[in-house]
Amino acid sequence: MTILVVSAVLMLLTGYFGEIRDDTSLLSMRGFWGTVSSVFFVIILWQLIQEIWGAAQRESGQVRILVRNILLLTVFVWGFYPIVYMAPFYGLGGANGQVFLQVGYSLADIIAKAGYGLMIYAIAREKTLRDQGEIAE
Ligand SMILES: *C/C=C(C)/C=C/C=C(C)/C=C/C1=C(C)CCCC1(C)C
Repeated sequence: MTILVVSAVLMLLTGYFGEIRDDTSLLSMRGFWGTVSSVFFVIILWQLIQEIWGAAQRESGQVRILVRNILLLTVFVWGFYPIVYMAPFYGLGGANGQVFLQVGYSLADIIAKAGYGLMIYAIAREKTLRDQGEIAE
């Protein structure tokens, strides 16, 4: 938890230093801070992959599949943020670039948060049904 919290704060803080820049080249301060931020991002992903995969192995049946799916959702949706961040590097600058960034981050937020909530609900429901003996282990 400590590794995750510290890394998340540093990922967002250093990413913010780059996000407030209008640079359009990877070889710029936006590129530099984005790269620093990505180092913490990789630490987070590595930690999450190990922990969630481990949790999936301790489960069985449908719950194991759901926990693996939530890991996939995390890796793919979180991976969307740095791709959106890089928009100015592939020519999406100015006003259009700003709109792209806002729409991109908002879509990722909706999937990451609402999607995640639904997945957690599905896992909790499955485990509860199993505990109540409604379905087999
Ligand atoms: C609900 C919000 C979530 C899940 C936000 C996740 C945000 C990221 C994974 C952001 C990552 C970034 C980088 C890896 C590099 C560039 C800067 C960021 C902050 C966009």
